Amino acid sequence: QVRRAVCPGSFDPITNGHLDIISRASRLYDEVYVAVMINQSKKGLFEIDERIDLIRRVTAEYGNVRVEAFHGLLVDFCKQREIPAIVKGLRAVSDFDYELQMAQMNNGLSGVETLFIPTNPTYSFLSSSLVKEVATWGGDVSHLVPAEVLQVLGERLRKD
Ligand code: COD
Repeated sequence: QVRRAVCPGSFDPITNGHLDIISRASRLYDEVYVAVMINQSKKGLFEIDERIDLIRRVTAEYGNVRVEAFHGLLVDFCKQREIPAIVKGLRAVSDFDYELQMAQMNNGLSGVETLFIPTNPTYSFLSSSLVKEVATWGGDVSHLVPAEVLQVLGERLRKD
């Protein structure tokens, strides 16, 4: 029996905080799916294909990570791929309320379990939106995102 889990998110773009959770999950499970969930009401900085490409490049070294986009409910992504577990990072108590609601909703919908990994304290304040904001105004985010992301972030923000 192959043990599978999914790390879902928007990943606009992937940060070192996401990557920390994905790499830790990849040591616990045989196969880890990274699901880039498409939210049409939230236009991101990066296209879905760009986000996927970046995630693939920075997770290639783990060897057991698959990256896919999905439009729909996370529980349906899980059902279609026989994934029994969702792995999420918890940054602070402020994450907990909403994460608990989603975990309970997802479990009620399909029986899928959610497991939380406490964030590496180095990244407990880190989010994709803060990275974008700081980078927009020329702040240094080189310690917060992988080098591949830093490069495209710089190109993108210079263009706009
Ligand atoms: N340290 C550790 N973990 C982190 C960090 C950090 N610094 N930053 C983010 N994470 C982890 C968290 O677990 C977070 O949940 C995940 O990475 C993704 O983060 P984001 O910001 O890219 O993604 P979100 O919060 O926009 O993702 C929300 C989902 C897309 C997972 C959610 O909306 C969803 O499941 N949508 C699909 C539709 C659905 O099924 N809806 C019903 C839900 S009950």
